[in-house]
Amino acid sequence: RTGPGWWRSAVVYQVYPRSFADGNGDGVGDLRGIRERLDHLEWLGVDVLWISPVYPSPMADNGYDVSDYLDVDPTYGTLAELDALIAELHERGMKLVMDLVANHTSDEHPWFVESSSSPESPKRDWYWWRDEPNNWGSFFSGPAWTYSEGRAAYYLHLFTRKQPDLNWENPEVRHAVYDVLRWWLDRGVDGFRMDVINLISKDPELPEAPVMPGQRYGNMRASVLDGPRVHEFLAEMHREVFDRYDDRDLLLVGETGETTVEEGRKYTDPARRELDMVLHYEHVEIDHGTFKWDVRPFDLGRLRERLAAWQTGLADVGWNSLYWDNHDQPRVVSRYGDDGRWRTESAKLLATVLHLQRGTPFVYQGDEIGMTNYPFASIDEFDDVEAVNYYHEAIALGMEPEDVIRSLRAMSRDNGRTPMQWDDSPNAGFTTGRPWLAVNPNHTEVNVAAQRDDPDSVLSHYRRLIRLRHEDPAVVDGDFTLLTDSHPQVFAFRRRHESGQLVVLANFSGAEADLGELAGECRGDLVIGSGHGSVMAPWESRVYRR
Ligand code: ISL
Repeated sequence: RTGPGWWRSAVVYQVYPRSFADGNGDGVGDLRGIRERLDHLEWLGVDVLWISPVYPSPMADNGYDVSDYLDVDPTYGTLAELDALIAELHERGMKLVMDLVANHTSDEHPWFVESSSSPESPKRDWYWWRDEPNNWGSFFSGPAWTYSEGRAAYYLHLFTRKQPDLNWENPEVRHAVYDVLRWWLDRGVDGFRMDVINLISKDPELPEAPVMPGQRYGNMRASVLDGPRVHEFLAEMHREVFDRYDDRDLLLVGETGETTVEEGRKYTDPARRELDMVLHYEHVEIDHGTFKWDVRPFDLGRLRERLAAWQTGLADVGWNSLYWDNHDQPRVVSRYGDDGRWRTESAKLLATVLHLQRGTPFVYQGDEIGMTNYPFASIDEFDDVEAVNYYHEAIALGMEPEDVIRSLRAMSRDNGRTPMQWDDSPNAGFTTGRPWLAVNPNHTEVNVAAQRDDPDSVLSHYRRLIRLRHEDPAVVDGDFTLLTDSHPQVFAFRRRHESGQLVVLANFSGAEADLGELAGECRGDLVIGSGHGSVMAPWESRVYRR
């Protein structure tokens, strides 16, 4: 896959290094572990590997708090091992995308240490300092401001207090980030997944924010999401960095939580030269109420409507990314599928529906075997700072512990962070040591080894879908039409292309589904699935080509 737009026919695989494979037996995944598992990725057929941060970090947020952008944390290995990973991937025809976490640094990064040392520091304006905090709350509970003794002032942190926000208004900050990007590109990496990149431009007034009922702090979203200068900053980054690497096939992906279709078009319009694609959140918030801990039942109509809006919204300009899971999401089979009786069927259905839309699919480690949420029962089992902070805040606000645990069990990010399940051995083949986060007890059944040679497994299904994208131009370039916006159980769409068309039918329920008027679509070669007729079995999915 080379040349302009090469990523349209590619599939990205995300590795969360802590939880993928442990090469040295200390219970934490590492670069050696990733290198030992490259055969799996090559067999699966993925084109790009994106690894979550492996930079030196105090690990307040598992590496999304970077204290040195130009090195590797000893937990994960060395720079030499990263160089080896890049070389090995390139030998296999795969690319490496790094995580760029540049909305904030760690409070232990030398930039922040210097900025907080005194009001006269040459880096005094590298972060957001105020004598008095405003009322903003952080995304991870508590206030978005923390007092610094050295500066005798408060600094802004949209995430934990150990993640101070960089001040992108300051051109020195922007150019320091561009230097980091060039440094990695010169080392051979093939692109970046840019963490919360739509938060980098704040309303410089930092106005007070509305406080929602039952909340303690103001909701700052309107002042920080897709802010006034975000597109200007990204275009500048492109000019200053990526334009100089025009001879390389790079991939630029922005993580843009809570962004809209209209903004998504701007970020990904090739003429604007900002990003290739963005990871938006609209389809992974279907089961959220006013906030994510307010868990609602899955609603097919809402999912269908949101996905179709992105498909049609980015049809003429821009490009979609397609994902269900990542290290911030509970497992999709447990959310939108059925992780009990119909685990295999619903995992396959979810894969089919995702991979056959127009866009670049992102497979998160474990998706390919249908990994599920973890049966968390007590607060002691959680590791994630977001979950732990929320628990304490909710209890302080008077909520019942059982209710809080119920929300966490459904929505905690730790669900997506339990170790990768390679085989049925005691630690699932993840580590010979004691795993940093518990292995899901269902690894005895749900694992790579058990599925590898089974043509009906979830794993074989993913491999088939990836191959289909590589071989069938309708998967890459066909246009998208939703075939029903009202069927209570079925998600159906068509991908039309000059080479022919694909029709995808998926029964999102544990009951049989009568296709009704859609039965007329059951024509052509069945390229995915095995069913037939006008009634679909529970969680059945089919793809016809004609
Ligand atoms: O509520 C949110 C914003 O709408 C959060 O979900 C937030 O956008 C999300 O957590 C962003 O995730 C990324 O940045 C975080 C890090 O903890 C996540 O792991 C990362 O993927 C801070 O760097």
